[in-house]
Amino acid sequence: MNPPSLLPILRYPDPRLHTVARPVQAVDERIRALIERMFATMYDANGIGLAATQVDVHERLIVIDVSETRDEPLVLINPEIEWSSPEKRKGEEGCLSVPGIYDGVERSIAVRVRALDAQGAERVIDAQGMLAVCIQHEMDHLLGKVFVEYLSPLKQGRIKSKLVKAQREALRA
Ligand code: K2U
Ligand code: ZN
Repeated sequence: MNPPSLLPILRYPDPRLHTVARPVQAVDERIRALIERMFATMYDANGIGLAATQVDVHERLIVIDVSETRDEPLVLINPEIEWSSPEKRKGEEGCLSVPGIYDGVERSIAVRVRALDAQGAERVIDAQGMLAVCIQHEMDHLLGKVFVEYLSPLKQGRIKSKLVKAQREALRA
């Protein structure tokens, strides 16, 4: 059996990253095949999360694996945050769509999420720590939001021009 083929990851400031994803209509074989390709893409990129928006699929689907051993896959279909803690903490974030950029973002330290799994079964997840941060980061992607938008306009401008320049050079190479 061939490994699932990788999907290209959209790079900031690609406007498609600002698309608002729509709910998954049916948890079927199409979705399960997409989930496999998203996991392959995330692991290949050394990510701990990936939202469908980042691979230019605008449906509410997230894959996550925050384990050190890279063997605890978590699928969130049509996720809804039921509760997020008022306590927040600023943490260093990166993004597979914003390569080489890391900066502080404030997030709730705990969230309760209701979502469907890859079999279409409803699950409720109480997350803390890095998992809570990752879920909030990925759910932003489904709303067309990239973590750099929490930074100052000055920083956003510098990041945009840095990445546009890097992409121009990559095309020339
Ligand atoms: O691009 C993505 O959505 C994957 C993100 C997920 C993430 C970002 C910040 C904090 C938690 C999760 C990352 O690029 S995965 C790479 C990474 C790994 C560990 C810590 C920070 C970033
Ligand atoms: Zn991201």
